[in-house]
Amino acid sequence: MKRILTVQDLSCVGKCSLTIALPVLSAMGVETSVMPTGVLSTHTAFAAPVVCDLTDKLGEIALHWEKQGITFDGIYSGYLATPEQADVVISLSEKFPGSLIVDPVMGDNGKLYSRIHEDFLEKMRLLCKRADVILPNITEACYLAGVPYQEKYDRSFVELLLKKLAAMGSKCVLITGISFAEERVGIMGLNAPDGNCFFYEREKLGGSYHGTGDAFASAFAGGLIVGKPWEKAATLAADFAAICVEETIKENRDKRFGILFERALPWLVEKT
Ligand code: PXL
Repeated sequence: MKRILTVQDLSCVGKCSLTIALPVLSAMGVETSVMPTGVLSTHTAFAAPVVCDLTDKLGEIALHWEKQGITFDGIYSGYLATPEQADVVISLSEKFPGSLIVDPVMGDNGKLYSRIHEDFLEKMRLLCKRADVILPNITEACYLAGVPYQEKYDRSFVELLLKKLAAMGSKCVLITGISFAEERVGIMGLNAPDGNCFFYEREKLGGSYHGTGDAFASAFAGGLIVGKPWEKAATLAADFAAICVEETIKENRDKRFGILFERALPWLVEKT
């Protein structure tokens, strides 16, 4: 069984990050080890969460694993509680070789999340430079590439973002939440070593739901680690995220509690 290490927060209420990554990766038959970047009473779309930042403990945790001879087949990082944690993930990738998948969780809909400030950007760029795959949404891609965000864009705008991000060092860049037409949404990727480009889109199901990016990234990381080619892992993850949203729309709930990914797990088990 493959073993992945995922580095992201544990938000106690409001499904995101670890509370999505753990069940999704387990459903895909991947043994999942965790490094919680922080414990939050809720994710940051709720007002004023209590935040326990674990930055000071992460080095010690890694050292313990090293002493125990623990290894991982890959590392998947998500939401970081402080910019310094980008250095921690870089150091983890040096200590524990394997694929490094980075979801540079920083914002959405043209804006940075409430605890993410400009100082995150430079650190996140350094981390992305080391990654085998990065999974920014279109907002994060613009911030990382230093290109002003725009609501409407065409294929050449996304191709420019992909090229800029690949030139910054990431081997494979996969941008999510791309919408060339109001009723469509998709993903577009560039694999720098062979120059292969990839685009996949589906019908847009309406609204944006908290945790969809985490569901996509977790399923993508799982797919890659079990040996699927990146394009196949990306399509699987996009379909999974779409089913999660479909299930969520059926129930009219407070969006902050997150998507009903639980209902899509049987589908994922079957497809992996
Ligand atoms: O889903 C992304 C995410 C993860 N973790 C925390 C967040 C967010 C988005 O707001 O606040 C703590």
